[in-house]
Amino acid sequence: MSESVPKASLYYFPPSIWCSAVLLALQEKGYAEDEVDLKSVDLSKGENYALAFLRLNPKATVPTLVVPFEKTLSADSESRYKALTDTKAIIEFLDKSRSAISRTNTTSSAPAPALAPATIAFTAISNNIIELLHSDEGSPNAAKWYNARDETSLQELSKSLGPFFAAKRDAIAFNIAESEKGAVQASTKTKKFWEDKKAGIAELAEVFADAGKSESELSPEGKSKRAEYFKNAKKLWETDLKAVLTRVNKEMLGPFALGDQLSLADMHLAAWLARLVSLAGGNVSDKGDGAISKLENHIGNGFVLPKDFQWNPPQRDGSEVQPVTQSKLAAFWDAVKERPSWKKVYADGLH
Ligand SMILES: N[C@@H](CCC(=O)N[C@@H](CS)C(=O)NCC(=O)O)C(=O)O
Ligand SMILES: *[C@@H]1O[C@H](CO)[C@@H](O)[C@H](O)[C@H]1NC(C)=O
Ligand SMILES: *[C@@H]1O[C@H](CO)[C@@H](O)[C@H](O)[C@H]1NC(C)=O
Repeated sequence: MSESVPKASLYYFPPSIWCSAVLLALQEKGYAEDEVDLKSVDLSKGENYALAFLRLNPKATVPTLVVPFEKTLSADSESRYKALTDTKAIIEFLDKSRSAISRTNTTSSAPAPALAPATIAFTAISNNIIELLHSDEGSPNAAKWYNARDETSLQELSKSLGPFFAAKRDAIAFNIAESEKGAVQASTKTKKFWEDKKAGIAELAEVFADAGKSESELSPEGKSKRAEYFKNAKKLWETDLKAVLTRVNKEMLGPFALGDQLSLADMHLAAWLARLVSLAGGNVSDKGDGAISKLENHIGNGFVLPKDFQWNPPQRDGSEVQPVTQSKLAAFWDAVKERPSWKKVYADGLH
């Protein structure tokens, strides 16, 4: 590739769940390391709220893929580049940009697989699943923030999330202060965005900061914030995520979302499930049944997914093929964790 060809830049943060979905797609499609510029945006330092990043993506989220436009004569960079700010759009773009005539450049030089569903019916299932995984009810980020339903787990969770939320809140406050001093020029819209984000983040930051206090040591306000936190956590895990897991398990065909062949929805599902299993105390060594049973137990109240999928899982050791019956999500876990893309993205553990 010559130096003059403009490259796409992926703004990402390695522990971020939706960035992992994009990284899986880059691997599956066989993008070489030198084909996309990876640019780190440290969410734990609130770097996504800096003005320079907000100019690329006013929603302040990663992944963000900045792609050069080929068909333009304009010299101004605003119109020569386009930012894709949504995981679904980014993965679709990466899929289309590398056809079967493009060679993969990762683990083999086989043709790049097409991840887009081949039929209207498959597209509908795929979109349903992706929508469920990105819904508020299925939010893997909320799942992480609200992964405590009693005081002991809240104390434990606050050790990592307390500093994380405090740093984010302080980074936004710094941006607001800079703009008030006139050191940077932020629009009214951006200032409002900062204020709204800061308020939401500060709320959680306070709950985590107070996590070490016993109920009786809390101010009346602190008490009601903690109660609100537990109420949200309970609803998210015991009602919303439970419903999303049940629906995804029902909609998917197994072992992958659309059956035997890997597709777009699997990039989202693999990252989403890895996050939930990790929050439930699972790790990369867990097999499908074990990973899903940890997740079911974590949801609690006797929740189990139907074990109605029979298949022949991949055999690594050359042993005889034994058909197994399990939930589709357990079959998915067994199938996806064998892939080099998954092993690479989760080489340092689930996140
Ligand atoms: N709808 C967006 C959501 C992306 C998203 O939620 N990204 C998270 C990281 S996984 C983020 O950037 N959060 C900003 C923050 O935590 O400050 C997408 O699908 O790309
Ligand atoms: C991938 O591309 C690099 C050059 O960018 C080349 O050196 C390498 O051999 C390629 N690998 C495969 C597996 O095709
Ligand atoms: C994964 O968890 C199991 C317990 O469920 C533990 O025995 C094992 O050592 C863990 N493996 C890794 C790689 O952390």
